[in-house]
Amino acid sequence: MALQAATSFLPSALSARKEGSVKDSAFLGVRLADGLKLETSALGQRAKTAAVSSPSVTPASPSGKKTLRKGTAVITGASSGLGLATAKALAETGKWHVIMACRDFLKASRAATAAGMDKGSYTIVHLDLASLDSVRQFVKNVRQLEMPIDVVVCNAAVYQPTAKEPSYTADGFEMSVGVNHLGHFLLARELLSDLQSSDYPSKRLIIVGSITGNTNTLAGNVPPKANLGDLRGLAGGLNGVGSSVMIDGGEFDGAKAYKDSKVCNMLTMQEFHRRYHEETGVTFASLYPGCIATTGLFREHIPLFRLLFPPFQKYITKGYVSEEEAGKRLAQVVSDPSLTKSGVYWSWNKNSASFENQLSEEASDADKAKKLWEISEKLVGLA
Ligand code: LMG
Ligand code: NDP
Ligand code: PMR
Repeated sequence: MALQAATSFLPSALSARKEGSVKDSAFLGVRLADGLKLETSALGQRAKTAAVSSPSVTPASPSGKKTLRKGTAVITGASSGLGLATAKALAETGKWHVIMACRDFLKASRAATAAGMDKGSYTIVHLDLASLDSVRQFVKNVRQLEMPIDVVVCNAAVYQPTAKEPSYTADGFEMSVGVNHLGHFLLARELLSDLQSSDYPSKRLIIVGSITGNTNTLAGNVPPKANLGDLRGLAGGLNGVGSSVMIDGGEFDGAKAYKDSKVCNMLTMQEFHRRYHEETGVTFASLYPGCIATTGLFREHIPLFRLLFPPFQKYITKGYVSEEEAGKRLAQVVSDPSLTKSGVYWSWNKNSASFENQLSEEASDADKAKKLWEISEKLVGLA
């Protein structure tokens, strides 16, 4: 029974890869068993967590002190970089259980182990944001865990600065906007009701934004600049068939598509705030955690860039931040009692103190946010 449930969390990539070479299958045979073992223990943990999941404040401690139950945070793209560092930072407090929503189950499980995360502090659930079906399946699977969902962090992203031609998600959207914005848009919309029904004192939906999408900064003025235009390409479905693959209707540019997707992330957070903050009490926020120049985000950039970018950010712009420090920053946005304000975009100064930052004119345009919301909900099948 537990095993049967566990297999439903296995990545679809696994079943596809089972048809690979003999060597491949043998390799998978070992890893698959590992995956099952891990998920089984994770399911055991689920029962434990479910048992203490309600109410949010447990009064029965021997000292008579009221203790907050463990919070549960879903983090997309927790298999590397910022997502992994945040998962680790939260898990280490002992106050959070992390649901690592990842497209590559084995990579995620290895990453969590290598990061030294306690096995009982996380559950890996498969999520491929490049497929709306996978997003819907993820929502079903995560509900089956019967854990409350107290915080959702939309962190995963792809960046394709060197791609000459666009690539597409399973639903035919240009990849960067499809994964970074549309996949997360559907996920966040679906999980809003779960957040709303959580009894945790501070429920939050966090979306990772970036300075490079904000044209009111130097970094946001490095070409190509973000610009959603009148959203004509998005309205056409971003599919390259009878419509542009770029939101503004222009020619494909992978770096611009990424920056545009970050503008969408920041606009989405604000539109959530306007539509749902009062009604649900959920805090909606975005952030720029600093330039984490060493993460996998730059995996498709040319080797020279990957070599020079970290020292450039460390010694010239001074915008560099380590994965560990950035993880602490995002963990703060997830859990710090002082960061409950909704509708804001957080940044940090050199002493690592958080402050509410100003978004660019486009990234704070309420009409654009509304239009983006309405087009996006049609594209993901919600309207
Ligand atoms: C586009 O190019 C790409 O076409 C696209 O594919 C995508 O990648 C997109 O935004 C992403 O970028 C844009 C970019 C390419 O072009 C520009 O930005 C135009 C300006 C180009 C200028 C390049 C000169 C680089 C040298 C600058 C060094 C100093 C600048 C100082 C500025 C600060 C002033 C206070 O640009 C690049 O690819 C540049 C690569 C960025 C890395 C720059 C590395 C600089 C070298 C620094 C060495 C660091 C060593 C530090 C050690 C210090 C020890 C004390
Ligand atoms: P990484 O590449 O290290 O992490 C990205 C994560 O997203 C990985 O776990 C990756 O999975 C996952 N991911 C990619 N595609 C999908 C998909 N289709 N479905 C599910 N997960 C997916 O980059 P960062 O840690 O740097 O990026 C994290 C966030 O931080 C992004 O939102 C990025 O825009 C933002 N950011 C980063 C900055 C930086 O300087 N690095 C600066 C500002 C913002 P896998 O491990 O399987 O590849
Ligand atoms: Mg940038 C002045 C400060 C600053 C900061 C904080 C960043 C962050 N960058 C700055 C300046 C510059 N960058 C300057 C002056 C240049 C020209 C040399 C420059 C170039 C540059 C490139 C080519 N920067 C880049 C790239 C990328 O490919 C990265 C990118 O745009 O990804 C979308 C990037 C970034 N610079 C940043 C940050 C945070 C990034 C990457 C990550 C992101 O936005 O998510």
